[in-house]
This record gives sequence, C-alpha cells and structure tokens, in this order.
Amino acid sequence: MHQGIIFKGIGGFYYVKSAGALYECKARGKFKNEKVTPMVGDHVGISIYDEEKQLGVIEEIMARKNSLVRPAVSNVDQAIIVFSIKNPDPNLMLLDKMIVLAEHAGLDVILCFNKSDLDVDYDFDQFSRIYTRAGYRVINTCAIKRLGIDALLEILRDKISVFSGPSGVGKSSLLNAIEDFAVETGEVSEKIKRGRHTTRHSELFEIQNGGIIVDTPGFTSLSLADVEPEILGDYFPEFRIPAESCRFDNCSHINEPECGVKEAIENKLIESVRYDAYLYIYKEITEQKRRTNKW
Ligand SMILES: Nc1nc2c(ncn2[C@@H]2O[C@H](COP(=O)(O)OP(=O)(O)O)[C@@H](O)[C@H]2O)c(=O)[nH]1
Ligand SMILES: [Mg+2]
Ligand SMILES: [Zn+2]
Repeated sequence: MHQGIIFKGIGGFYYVKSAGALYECKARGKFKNEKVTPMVGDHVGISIYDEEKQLGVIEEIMARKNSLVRPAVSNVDQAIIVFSIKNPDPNLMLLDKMIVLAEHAGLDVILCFNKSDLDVDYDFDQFSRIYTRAGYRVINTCAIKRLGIDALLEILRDKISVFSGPSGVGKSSLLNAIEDFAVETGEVSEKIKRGRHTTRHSELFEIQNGGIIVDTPGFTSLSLADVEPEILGDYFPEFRIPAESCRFDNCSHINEPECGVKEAIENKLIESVRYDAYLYIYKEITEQKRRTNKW
C-alpha cells in the first residue's frame, strides 16, 4: 500500500498524490457502506494497479485531524486571513469573527494585510500591533508588486493552508503570485486541467517548498451558530493567561467580580478593541441562541 493525499475529487474519481505522482483512484465500495466519503485533504492508503497509467484504488482513509465544510477539505493546518489595508478598508469586527471561526475549526491563524502599496498613513503598524499583541503572526503584502511574498511562502512551507477574507482584498491575486511557485509535473497539470471546466470543487495545489494550498477561500459564509458562548474566550489567545486568575472557573469576563481578563484590560495588557469584539460576538451568539431556542 502507498500513502498519499487526495488533491482533487471529481465525479467519483479521486486524484491522490503519492511520492510526487498523481493517481486517479476509485474508492473501495466498503466506504459507502461505512458512510464515509473521501474528502480532499484526506491522507489515504492506495493500491496501484497500473503504474504507467497512474491508476489506483483507495483502500484506507486515515483519521482526520479536522474537516472544513465550505470548502470541504480535511486536515487543514492553518488559515491565512487576508484583509486589505485600503480599498476596501478592513472591518476589524469581521476580522475578529473570522479568527473565531478559524480557531473553532482548530486551525492556526495567520493574518495578512494586503495592498501595502496603498498604506500611505502607515495603518499596517496599528493593525500589526493589535494582532501581534493578541499572539498572532501578522504579515504585510502587496500582491501586484509581489512584496512580502517570500514571508508568505515561508509561512506556507510544509503545511496545508486555506485563505479566507472578504472579497476584493486580493486573495486571488495572492494565489496567482504563489502559483508561480506551484509544482509542475506534466502529468499532474494535465490531469488537473482535464477537470477544470466541469463542476468546480475545491482542490489542492502544491508549491515547491512543500506547502499545500486550498484553491478556494474558506469561511466565506459566516456562521457563529455552533460556537458556544462559554468557549468564546478560548478563541482569544491573549485572554488565556489572564483568565487563569478569574475568581470563577466559568467566568464570561463580562459581569463577574475579580475577573483576570477585565483586570488585564484595565492595565492595558489586552487591546480594548479586541475585548470590544469579544463582547460584541458574545452578545451576537447568545442572542442567536435565544432566538433559535424559542422555536
Ligand atoms: N493596489 C493594490 N491592488 C491590489 C492588490 N492585490 C489585489 N489588488 C486588486 O484588488 C482587486 C481585487 O483583487 P482580487 O485578487 O480579485 O481579490 P479577492 O476578491 O480577494 O480574490 C483587483 O482589482 C486587484 O487587482 C495590491 O496588493 N495592491
Ligand atoms: Mg477571488
Ligand atoms: Zn474573567
């Protein structure tokens, strides 16, 4: 048996990359009985029955580390959340929501502020400060002048990454800049191209430094519906240590006395905009729950 990763799925065929080659595979019937559908991103064991034509069968699907719904991809390591510095201006509340969703999905979060060429007021410094203090890696890029792409490539190295962010911020432009570094073996690109014009599903592409990228953005439909308010604080990394000194274990950091998080805000150890975002999202989630519970 050979180990590989599903890079693409189309019409019941799965394209599995194994030792640098791409195999067109069917899945064993037993998966259907077990109600398991192979997903892009799955680590699989395949048997190869025609090495020349690169045909195989998926025999085994390894346990998934995580799986995203839209795009339907498993085993993603990190989300590169992209906002532009200008045109459009970043909506930090939306950014904080995307971070919460990525954290909830179990992904590492990297923030990328694109369109650095439009940053005449040095806004990046401010954004960078807020999110670096929160514990995130923050980078600055210009997709059209290809600035900051090296730092982005380093972040992508040997990981599976999904890009997310509102439309117009430059995600596709960044992917284009990165695609110059895509691994091109004749066979691979031919097979991938063949499916290009049929129904569009997400697929993966590999870059030369071993990074793997999901070719469609994630978290485009924002639903905080299955984030429980009690765990929201866990998705704000800068709350973690201060929360250890909260008097109550289940402290929501809102109205309770002797709250370590509120103390940290008073002492300016936590950025107040991040706490405001926490309150806003907390309220939104609890109101959503109240509405759905009525029915
Ligand atoms: N000034 C500037 N414009 C950019 C940059 N990156 C992308 N754009 C432009 O922003 C618009 C939206 O880019 P696109 O990649 O389609 O964004 P997406 O919706 O996030 O995929 C296009 O007109 C791009 O040319 C950049 O770094 N600087
Ligand atoms: Mg796009
Ligand atoms: Zn607290």
